[in-house]
Formats: sequence, C-alpha cells, structure tokens
Amino acid sequence: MAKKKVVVEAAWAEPFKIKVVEPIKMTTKDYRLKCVEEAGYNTFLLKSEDVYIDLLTDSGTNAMSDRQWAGMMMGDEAYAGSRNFYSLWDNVKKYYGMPYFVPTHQGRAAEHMVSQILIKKGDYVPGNMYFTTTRLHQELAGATFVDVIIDEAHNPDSEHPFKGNVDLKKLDKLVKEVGADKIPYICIAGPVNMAGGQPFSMQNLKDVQTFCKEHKIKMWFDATRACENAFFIQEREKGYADKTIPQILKEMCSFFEGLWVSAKKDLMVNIGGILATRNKKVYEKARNMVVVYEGLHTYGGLAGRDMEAMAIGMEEMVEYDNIRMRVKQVEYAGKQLEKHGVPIVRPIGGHAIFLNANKFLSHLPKEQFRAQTLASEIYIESGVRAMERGVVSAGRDPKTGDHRYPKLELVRLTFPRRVYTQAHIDVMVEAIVKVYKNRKNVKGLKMTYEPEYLRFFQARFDRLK
Ligand code: PLI
Repeated sequence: MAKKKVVVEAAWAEPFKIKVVEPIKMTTKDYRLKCVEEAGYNTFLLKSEDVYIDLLTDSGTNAMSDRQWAGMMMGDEAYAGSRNFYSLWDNVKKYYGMPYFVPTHQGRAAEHMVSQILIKKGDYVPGNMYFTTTRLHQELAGATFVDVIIDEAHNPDSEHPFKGNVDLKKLDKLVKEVGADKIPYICIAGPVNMAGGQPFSMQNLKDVQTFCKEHKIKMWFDATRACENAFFIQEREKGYADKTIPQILKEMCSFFEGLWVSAKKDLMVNIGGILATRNKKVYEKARNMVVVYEGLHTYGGLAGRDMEAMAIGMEEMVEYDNIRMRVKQVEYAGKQLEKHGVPIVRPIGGHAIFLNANKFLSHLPKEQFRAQTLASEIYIESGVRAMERGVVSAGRDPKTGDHRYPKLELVRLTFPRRVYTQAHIDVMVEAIVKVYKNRKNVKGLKMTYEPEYLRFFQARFDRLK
C-alpha cells in the first residue's frame, strides 16, 4: 500500500517523540545588533550560539533517531573493509538502485570527482538551474554551465507543479549550438534547491531520457533531496498516488547513469556523501580518485560509525510518515506567512520557505543586496538565522567578472529535519511579519570583502546609513 493510512490527521504531526534536548540561548535585540555587525551582516559568519532558531540550512543539522545513534555505537573503525561500508552499499543498491558506490565526506566531494571524471575543458554542462558547489566544480573542471530549466522556475509567482522540469527546447538549442559531443552529461537535481525546492516530474525525466538517448548524452542526478521529489510526484503526478516512496525513488534513479548525494539532507546525518553509478568505468575512476582526495574507497573520509548512521538514515528517509511530516511542516510555515501577505516563492517547496526579497524590499536598489539585507534584518529582529540565495550566492560571471543577478533574489528559511516544533515556526512567522510591516525603514548593504570562490560563505558587508 502506498499512502499509509494517516492516523493523526493534524496536517503534519510528528511521527516521533523527543528524547534528548539541546538548550538554546535567547538574546536581546541590542546583543544581536552587535553580533551581526561583527559578522559583517553575513549570517554564515554568526556564531551558532548567538542564534535562537537556526534555519540557515537543513544540511547536517538534522536530529538523528535513536536507531541511528545506536548504529553509531556499532561503528567498525577498521581502516579497510569496514562492516558499515557494506551495510551502506547494500542500501545504496536497495534504495537508489545503483550497483557501484564510493562514500565521500560530503556531497561536494562527489561533485568534484564526477566533474573531473566526465568533463573535458571546453565542454558544456546543462542543468535544471545551478547549485553553488555543483556549478563551481563543473567550471573548475573546464565546463560552462547552461541553465535549461523551464522559464516558470525563474518566476516566483508561477504555480507550475513541477518547476524543476527541464525545458527540452532549451536543451535542443544548446545541442544545436555546441554539438552533443561537447555535452558530457546533463545534470538534473530534484527538487531544485535554488528555484525554491521545486520538483521535476517523472514524465519530464522520460522525455529528457528520450532526447538524451537520441543524442548520446548521459544523465546524472543530484539526488541530495530526492525523497522530497518522490513525495511531490506521489502527491501531484497522475499515476503515482498508489506507488510507494521507495518505488518512486527507484524509478527516478533508473533514468540516470549515476548520482551523487549530500547525505547531510535526506539521510538525516551530520556528515557524509555518496557517489553511485551503474557505469563500471566511471566507478573505477572514482574509486581510484577517492583514495587521493578522501580516504580509502571503503570509508571515503568518513568514520565507520558515520556510514552506519547513513545506512540507517536511508531506511528512515523513505518512510512515508517521516517524509510527509517533513514536507508538510514546511508547508505549514509557508501558509502562516502567506496569511500575512509576506511574499514567498510559490508553490511552497520541499525543504524551505523562500522569501521573495525583490518584492519584500522593493524600495532598495538591487545593488544594495536585498536578500542579504533581509536575512540580516530577520536575525536582528528575532535571532532566527536564514540564508541569502540571490546575487551574492550567484557570484560573478567567470568571463566578464560582473555580478550574476539572478531573477530570483531570495532568502531561504530552511528546516532541519526533526529539530524544530510548531511553536518555533510560529515565532519565526511573527518575527518575519514584524520585519515585513517595518520594511520601508530597512536600509541596504554594501559589500566590503569578497573571497574568490563561493563568496556567500565569507563575504562581508556594511549597513548603509
Ligand atoms: O554540502 P555538501 O557538500 O554535502 O553538498 C553539496 C550540495 C549538493 N547539491 C545540493 C542540491 C545541495 O543542496 C548541496 C548542499 N547544500 C547546502 C549546504 C544547502 O544549505 O542547501
């Protein structure tokens, strides 16, 4: 049976109870003003102990289950051939359907290896919108990234149910312009983080596969939050209501030659990554590279206990109650904000609420970093930490050196899994509504320091008078 009968109808009630708690600090507005100034108005540079509700990311910030913690005690810390590696490999085969796999310390380590193995200098890599680390690794390997997502994904108000879909006309145009032999693979993420956590449909994957087969282009999958995509397919796509999350996940993966996963998301662990493929040659290269950059191919920069927590997390990520609660909690938060007229990206995504900073702070010129400003104002008001996902994250064009202004200038409020309660969400909503009501008095920022790569992590700003 696919959709388990929902016993507790209260929208998204948690399928767990709390056994361990971590106290968090309540601070004053004056204190937070000092903190954010010291952090150069960049929420990445705040000290975590000065944050009340941490919605910076859902990456590595999840609460593990008692089963996962028990699994950590079963870590086999042998340098070679750890038992935990084999239980993780079994589950990679079972849930992602890929025969070959190497563990990595994070998702970006797998991105690095995939990019180095598949890309030649001068290649083009199409993708359904960029992700920061993914695109950088493709560029560092010598490729140019080309966005082939449907136009609706760039429109925060479009209600398209599958804004993560690839636009085949854009893909065809690229093939005609550069030739299929310059395209080593298409990179498809689902849901699409930078578009607001928007899923692709299974039908779109089928259509992309038909196109790619014809042109001999490989398909690779960023499956970091694939279970959320599977949940949206079950909810929204005709023919999938009666399929289970594991069935849908496996079907999604069947279109791809390989995939990578940041285990810090779906798998609900604090560290870890996966590179998995059905191409033995790519696997052999990855297995060789991993010993250079990460560690032996049976631990890839992880402890045995981390791999055990990942293996168990993989079983929990596909549980219907878990994934439903996760997506519905985010939906609850978004609906509360919408009640107060706060502009957010529609439809509400899988892992986060994205505030539309272009609408929220429309009085500020775009050169004053609307989303960066909004994230720091929310912190000052409430101690809630969010993340900029706009021009600062998009970085500079490697050819012209100019800021890349994306159409989406967003602030992301990301929900760690199994961590915060409905009361925390209500506090967050209250704070954002307060900033929204006072928005006309908000002053912009100017950038004072910018690192070369992934500038959003370390850039510094000053508040304009
Ligand atoms: O942070 P890593 O290196 O484990 O994974 C990189 C990565 C790859 N793909 C996608 C879709 C991501 O979302 C991702 C990391 N995301 C972070 C850190 C986030 O805050 O969304």
